Amino acid sequence: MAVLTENTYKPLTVESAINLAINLQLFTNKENLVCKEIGDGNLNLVFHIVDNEKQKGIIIKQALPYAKVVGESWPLTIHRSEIEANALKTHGEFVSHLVPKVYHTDKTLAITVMEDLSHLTIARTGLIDGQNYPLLSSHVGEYLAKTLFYTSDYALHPFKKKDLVKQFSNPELCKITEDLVFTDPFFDVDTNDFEEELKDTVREIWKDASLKFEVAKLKKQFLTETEALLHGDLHTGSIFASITETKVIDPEFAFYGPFGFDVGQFFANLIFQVIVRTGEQRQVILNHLEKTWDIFQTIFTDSWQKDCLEPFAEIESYLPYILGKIFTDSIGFAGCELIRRTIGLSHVKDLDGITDIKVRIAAKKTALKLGRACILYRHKINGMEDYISFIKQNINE
Ligand code: SR1
Ligand code: MG
Repeated sequence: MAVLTENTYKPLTVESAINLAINLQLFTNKENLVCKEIGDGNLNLVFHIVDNEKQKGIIIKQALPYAKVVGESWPLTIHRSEIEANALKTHGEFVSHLVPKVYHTDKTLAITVMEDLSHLTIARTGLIDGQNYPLLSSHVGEYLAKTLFYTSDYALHPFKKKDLVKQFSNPELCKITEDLVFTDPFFDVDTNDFEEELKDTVREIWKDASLKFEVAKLKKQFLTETEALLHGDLHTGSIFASITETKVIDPEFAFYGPFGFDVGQFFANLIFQVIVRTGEQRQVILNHLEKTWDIFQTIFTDSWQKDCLEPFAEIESYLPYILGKIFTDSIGFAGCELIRRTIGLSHVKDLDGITDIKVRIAAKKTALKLGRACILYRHKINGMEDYISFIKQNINE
């Protein structure tokens, strides 16, 4: 039972995770417990403990002091565990039904003990397997609208908002995004990872000064616009789903950033499915894109009308200006995500899982072309209907 008394950081094992759960009185009988390490992400250990008799489970997530995807040569703050737990709690104040419940946290061990969501599937995995999750976009649209609006200056006293900006200062994890999303894919650096067959296309990206100028502007927004408490890594691998439920997990990249970043990352990760699906199945995902934005706008507008503290909110053009900016920014951020997940360090299974090399390369070229177009022409896209036509045009040409 040393795990709770030593007061020093140590990676958990299956045994010590069970001891911890018993010490925390989350279970009574050690004999009935089965524990597995199920972490398949880039950064953390994740223990799933189940009491087979009582049919009850928990998750213990522990931050490792390095990025698992690269190894111990890439040290990474374990403070991200506290950021994640606090983000779950803060976002949970506004969307408790869309995030896991947090049972316990421990800064020293860098752990968060939370609700077992093993009855759900990671949305990326389900979507790749052909699931359609009819409520996914309404739920994520609601999550985005409420978490972004209610953590912004529009809903908070300026002192409270600035306290939160400080509390969620997350420089190391932001640096990963600054490098992996906004910088490295646009330069010839070692962290990039792509097939030989993409070399010419990638070289075109590296040489494209207009594209790089637009990416520089988007990166500047990410660095400087402290608008709302973001999830910070809202891809479909950070979402659990079923036909009826959606839970957004893993906000370890949370920080105060531009409204459009989370929206754009979610758009891009839906777009990977638009690229790999065809016919009616493709249309299902295009409908999800449309629905996400529709619900986001509706709930953001309702919240604004009900709870906005900003005296200028009464100026008629102000809200349409804010929503227009979020939309344009999110298309630009989506473009960066499409490119980085195709040629950067961290890929997505939607594309990498395509076994036929010709089909895979074609899908990746489409993602790069669409990503580039999103970044360059984001200001010319007028609303979701126009964006959907723009996507269709760029993937079919
Ligand atoms: C080293 S971390 C690589 C990627 O995994 C995370 O989920 C983020 O998307 C990050 O960019
Ligand atoms: Mg993650």
